[in-house]
Amino acid sequence: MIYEFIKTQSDGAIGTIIISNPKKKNALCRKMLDEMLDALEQFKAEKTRVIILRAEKRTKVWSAGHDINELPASDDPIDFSNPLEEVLRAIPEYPGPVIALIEGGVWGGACDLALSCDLIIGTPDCTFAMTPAKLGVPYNATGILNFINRLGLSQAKEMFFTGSPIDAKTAYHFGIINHLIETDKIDDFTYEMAERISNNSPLSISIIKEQFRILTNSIPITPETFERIEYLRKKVYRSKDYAEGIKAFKEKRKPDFKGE
Ligand code: YXS
Repeated sequence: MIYEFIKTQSDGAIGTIIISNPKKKNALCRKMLDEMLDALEQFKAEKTRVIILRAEKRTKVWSAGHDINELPASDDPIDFSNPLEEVLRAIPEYPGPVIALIEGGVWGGACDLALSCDLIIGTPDCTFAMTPAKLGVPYNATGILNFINRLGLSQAKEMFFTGSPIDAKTAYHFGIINHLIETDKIDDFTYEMAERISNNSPLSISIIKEQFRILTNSIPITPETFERIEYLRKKVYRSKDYAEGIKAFKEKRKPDFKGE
């Protein structure tokens, strides 16, 4: 398939999706995300057993996160129907492991994208920054639960509250990346692991992966709790802080948040 913002490769058992939006530092625009969903469907139809999600080799920015120009003013920036949220659901639902091969910086919603993958393998120059608080975005319960599950409470809170990039060693210490591999070795390492996985039973792996997904998402909440979360999130994305965060990015200046 020919796409505008991704490239795909396949050797039958192992598929690759390459993020490619160089003009915007691989920002996750709506079209790219729709293309990712289409590529996942294609791979599923071809019974591709393992998928590797990466950017172009030796990139400095794996992805700058959600395309900020596409974030709605004073409306929920990441609601259930948001194309990024659709991809964040499609990856854990893909009936085979998705491995994120990370070089360079990972920002905002792209961190959630990487963490929605089953395994993450990073180079020494990879960094991860979780940026909602830098933009005045409330984030959402599924995303926050994803970070709690992957990093644990304290480390997830540090990433959300500081919004600062963490380096590869810290990401390895936090458990974000499974392996920290030298840049010139990461391709062989990742595809060799994918090969080993693809030689196991795809049926067993798909059911084991689905059990992981069900069990890590099984956090019962009451209707009142759900409504309270949505009420609190709306206060944020209807706030002057959210408007200021987006405006400051577009004007290439530091935001001046007032907490209103
Ligand atoms: O000025 P031009 O037209 O050349 O465009 C610039 C940037 O505006 C553009 N660009 C983006 N456009 C849309 N959405 C983005 N996320 C985005 N990031 C960058 O790309 C062109 C080159 O960017 P520039 O000059 O800043 O490159 P750089 O090498 O100096 O810096 C690279 C970055 C990644 C450090 C810098 O671009 C950056 O800080 N980008 C924003 C990272 C970020 O805050 N991402 C969060 C997006 S919002 C999101 O993911 C969620 C909603 S949440 O916030 O809740 O996590």
